Order: sequence, then structure tokens, then C-alpha cells
Amino acid sequence: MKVFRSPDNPIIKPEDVKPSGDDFEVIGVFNAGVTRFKEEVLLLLRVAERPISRHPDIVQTAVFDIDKGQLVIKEFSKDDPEIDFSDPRLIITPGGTYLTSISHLRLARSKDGISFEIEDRPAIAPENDYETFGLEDPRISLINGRYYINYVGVGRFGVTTCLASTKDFRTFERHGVIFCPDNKDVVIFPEKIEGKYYALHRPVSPLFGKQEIWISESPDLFCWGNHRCLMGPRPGFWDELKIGASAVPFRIEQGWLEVYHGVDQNNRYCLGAILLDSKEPRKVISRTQSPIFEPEADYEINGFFGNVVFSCGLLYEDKKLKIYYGAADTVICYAELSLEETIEILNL
Ligand code: MAN
Repeated sequence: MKVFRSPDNPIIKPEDVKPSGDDFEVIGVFNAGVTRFKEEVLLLLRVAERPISRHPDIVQTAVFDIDKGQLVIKEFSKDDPEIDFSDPRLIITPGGTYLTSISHLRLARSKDGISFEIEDRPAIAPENDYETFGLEDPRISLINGRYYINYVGVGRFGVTTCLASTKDFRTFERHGVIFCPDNKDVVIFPEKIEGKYYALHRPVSPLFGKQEIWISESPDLFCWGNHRCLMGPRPGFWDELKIGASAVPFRIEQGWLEVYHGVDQNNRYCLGAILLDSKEPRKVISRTQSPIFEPEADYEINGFFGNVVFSCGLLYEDKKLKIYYGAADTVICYAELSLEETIEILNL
């Protein structure tokens, strides 16, 4: 599979983004929702920040304090034997788990899809009990002229998926939690199919089951039911450990094309594709055997969490998949795949 990577990659880096407050630094800008709005490409960036370190032996992070209505700083000693820092994303303490950074969503606009102007202030930031550890991985679905944004809310209840919407990307209306904990990697199909809205999502069972892609339906985008498992990881494959939906599905002649992500035993994140039936998206018609896109460039292999290509959105234009993706949980990059080749490896 031929992948065209923009020679300007990474197109957005942490140093391009203004921190949301004094004494904070941006350590990652990645996993952006994407849409076209008027003449521009809009990205809703996930911006990960942490307090600027005051001592090398102390790990600091921030959480949103509901009562104070602001971020408060938490400190942990690197020497504390009871704390597990082995995953760079997590601080696991006997008293509970924290994230090493807190994310919010920020708008970026571009005329050419490559050079972006990034707003100075967050578009959507932690605000309630479901978001105290941050907002992550937005996806944007344009439905009947309104832009629906679903994002991961991380808080003391776990990992939920919340919904917001906007008409103008200036004001955002929140619609609350649409999938209970733990559930992420939600993508909402951009139109009703045979009278129903559909979403792919990824619930997690702590006891049984694997991290698999589920499909559900809704009359109104807010109440979701008729949940069923769509497909799971494949032992021995690049997507053996866990899978989740990535980009919002789009219609092609043969059905719905979905670009999803899969993870192997070494925590390497790649993208693959599936084709779902155009009238009954619960039917998987085809699934790529090998990844359509894998971490190979230096900025995909090395970073905050290396060996990751992770997409939350693409533009399907000119028979191309124009993919915006987070590389190594650090930067935003751009790549193009041809629809023709994608269809070929789906054996359609
Ligand atoms: C999680 C995702 C992303 C992130 C990857 C890799 O599963 O939700 O936030 O890019 O892990 O760390």
C-alpha cells in the first residue's frame, strides 16, 4: 500500500500551540477531529498539557477541580515505590490512577489543509465531573447541517464518551454522556441508514472479553441501544490486542468505509480498513489483512508514546483518503491513501 506523507510533517507540533495557562507546557498535540467548514479545513486538536516541572524527582500533573472551577496541580515523587510510572501516559497510585497530562480541545483552521492557524484558547475544556482528567480524541460528524462532536471524557467515573454540537465552531452545546464507562473510540455515521442513526464504539469489560468494536443504533443521536459486537482483535495479526474505530465512516459505492486502529502485543498502533454494508452496517463485508498505514517515519516511531499512528478523522475527497493523524501521541501529521488501492486490498 502506497502512503503519501506530507513533506511538511509534522504539520502541527506542541511548540506551535499556546498553553492554556501560565506555568503549563504543551507536551502533545495529536488525534484531531477533522471537517471542512466553509472554505477551510478545521481540526479540533487534542492538546495535552502538564505543569512545568519544578524538580526532576517530582512528577506533576493537573486535574480539573469542580469546586474551584479550575485546574489544580497534583505532585508525585518519582522515588515512591508504591507508584507505577511504567506507562508514560499513567500514574498508578494505591489511591487511584491519574493521567500524566490533561487534554482539552482546540480549533485550528487552514485554507490549504497543511498550514494551520491555531486558536489561543481552548474550544472545549474540562467543565464537569466526567471530564476532571481531560477531554480526548474528538470525532466530528456533519449531520443535517449541524456538526456533532463526540469526545472522550476522562474523570473519576472512568472513560466515557460525551457529545457536543455546533453550527459555527464558535459556540458549542453540550449534550452530556452518550456512552457509559469505559467506552471510547466512538464514531457516529453522518446520516440515518434505513431510518436509524448508527455509531461504532468500544466498551471495555474488566473481567471478560477483549477490546472490540461494537455497533449501536439511535433514533436521535442521544439514546443509543440495540448494542452488538461487530468485530474483535485477530490473534497473531497486527490488530491482535485491541481495536477501535478511528475515522468517521464515509460512503463509497460498495458500502461504508471505516478506517479503524489496531494494536499488537508490543503496543504498536496501526490503521486498517473495513467495509460495512451500505443498508445494514452491522454486516462486515471485508476487512484488510494487513495495515493500510503503519508507523514508519521517525516522528511516528519516536515521541511521547512511540510507534503510534492514530487517526480521529479524514477527508474523503478526489478519490483520496486525506488522513489527519496523531503520531507518537506528540504531533499531528497528514497522509494520503488512494481509494482505489484501499479497495483493492479489501478485495472488493
Ligand atoms: C489510546 C487512544 C489514544 C492514544 C493511544 C496511544 O488508546 O485513546 O488517546 O493515541 O491510546 O497512546
